[in-house]
Amino acid sequence: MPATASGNVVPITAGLPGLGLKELGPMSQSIRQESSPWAWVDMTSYRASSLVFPAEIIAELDSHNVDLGELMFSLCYLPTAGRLTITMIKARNLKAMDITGASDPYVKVSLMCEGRRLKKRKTSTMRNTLNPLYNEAIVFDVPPENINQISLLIAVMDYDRVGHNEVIGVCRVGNEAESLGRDHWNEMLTYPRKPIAHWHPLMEVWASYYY
Ligand SMILES: [Ca+2]
Repeated sequence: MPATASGNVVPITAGLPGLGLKELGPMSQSIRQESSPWAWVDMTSYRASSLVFPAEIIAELDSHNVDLGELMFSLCYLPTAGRLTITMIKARNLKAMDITGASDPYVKVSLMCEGRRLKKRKTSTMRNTLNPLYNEAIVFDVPPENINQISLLIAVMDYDRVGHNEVIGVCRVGNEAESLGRDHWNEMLTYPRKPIAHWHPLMEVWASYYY
């Protein structure tokens, strides 16, 4: 990546949840003083005190309102086996990325630990649809002693036969995720061995976040 491009990338990724926000210093300190350590991912408190946040973070949060579609998946954790299963069920009302008025969506799941990607898996690609059905399980080995350190970054992608595949939208689950992603994760941990499914709205993200 050219130096100028990476130079542009740094301030943006620094504002994304869980990827460097803690390094911003004064801002994260002001948030911690308000409430719990992870209160900064709460949308309500974010907006209420938005004056203290840099513009790129506000832009990222406002992107929640962009209608990119929704993704339904279940999470299931087997503590004794150390097995984390995310089952992609379906998506609806995805953003059209192709001139056909549809997209060719597949879902890429990254196992993240402290901002680094440890593994990635993807579903099959569904052609020419905005409402794909997957019902595909993706399994990661995560021992119980590590389950609190990891999160899943989930990207719905548009496959293109020519050129680069594009990100339609993303969501995240884990202790450090936004409110819904954190709630779903905690529900999974509270009810081990039981698949728990929820819809997640997709968020917009800069392509540099992913590559
Ligand atoms: Ca396409």
